[in-house]
Amino acid sequence: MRNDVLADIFRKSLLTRVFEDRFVKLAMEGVVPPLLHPGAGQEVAQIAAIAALKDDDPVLYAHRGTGYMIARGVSMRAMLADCAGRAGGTNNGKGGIMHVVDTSKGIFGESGTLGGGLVISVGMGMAVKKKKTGQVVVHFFGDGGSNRGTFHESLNWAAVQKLPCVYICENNGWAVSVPVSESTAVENIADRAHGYGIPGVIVDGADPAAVMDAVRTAAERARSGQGPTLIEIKAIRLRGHYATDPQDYRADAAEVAKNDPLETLRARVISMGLMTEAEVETLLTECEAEVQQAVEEMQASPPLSPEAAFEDVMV
Ligand SMILES: Cc1ncc(C[n+]2csc(CCOP(=O)(O)OP(=O)(O)O)c2C)c(N)n1
Repeated sequence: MRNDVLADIFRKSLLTRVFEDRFVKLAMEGVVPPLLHPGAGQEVAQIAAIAALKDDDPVLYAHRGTGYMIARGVSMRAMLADCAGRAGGTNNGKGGIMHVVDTSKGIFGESGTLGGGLVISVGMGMAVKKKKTGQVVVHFFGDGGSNRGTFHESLNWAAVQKLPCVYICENNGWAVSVPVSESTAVENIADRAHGYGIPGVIVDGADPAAVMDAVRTAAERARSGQGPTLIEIKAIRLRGHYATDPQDYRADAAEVAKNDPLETLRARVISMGLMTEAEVETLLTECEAEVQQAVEEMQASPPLSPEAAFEDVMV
């Protein structure tokens, strides 16, 4: 992996962490609803995965984290406006953080129904295959999502049709308060790939180079007409299911916090000489300033009028 790519993954991961931490504070203050599902612990893998794609490869995601959007350069002000019901959001201030859609950046959002995005990605895969656009459709989802019936239908059909799709399961060990060991009989989600006749690959979510390699290989396979791949990222969930979740059902939180992939990457970037400690601190200050500016711009944007409820309505 090139050093500049690694440094860029670190910068975007740090920005994502700062943005989400600020989001949680804004939620506590009542500025935005607490509907964020924090991606803390998963940002490095999310951003490394996006770095392995072409800029116009469509990305769909489940509900956890904003790393995909930050990686693609979606405006933080727009994401906040979507949550605060203000002008300038990607969904005109109506979608909330779970439904950020910026098609100009290839970000196609999520389905509020767990596992719903899987079938949408199959439809998109069929469309790009038919139109021969050369794109690869990438869908991120969780271990819980892989237990929905839509997972079976989607991977089977994508495999039969050799669709240009890449399925990335971020297995963080939890679905809300249910540990994966209580919901899933196989040891690895990737083992399920054999049932569909496609490759199943496991990668460490704290290793951005491994994530990039796996996604690049899967994307090349999809682009060359050989069909989908299922990638399982072994991830950790550092925070609660939602922004203000007290996680009182969880005994592993302190242990897991010792293995924060962002801290590992920070140490690596410094030990490789890509940045000094002081430069990392400066970067942190810059990220905080960037987020602060987005918050101020969001707060300066006008709130939606009640009449706006009647706009963007399909009849
Ligand atoms: C059909 C359906 N059932 C339940 C929910 C509520 N729900 C939202 S997220 C979630 C758990 C998801 O777990 P996982 O897929 O592992 O993703 P993670 O939250 O760990 O990132 C559930 C049960 C939903 N949105 N849709």
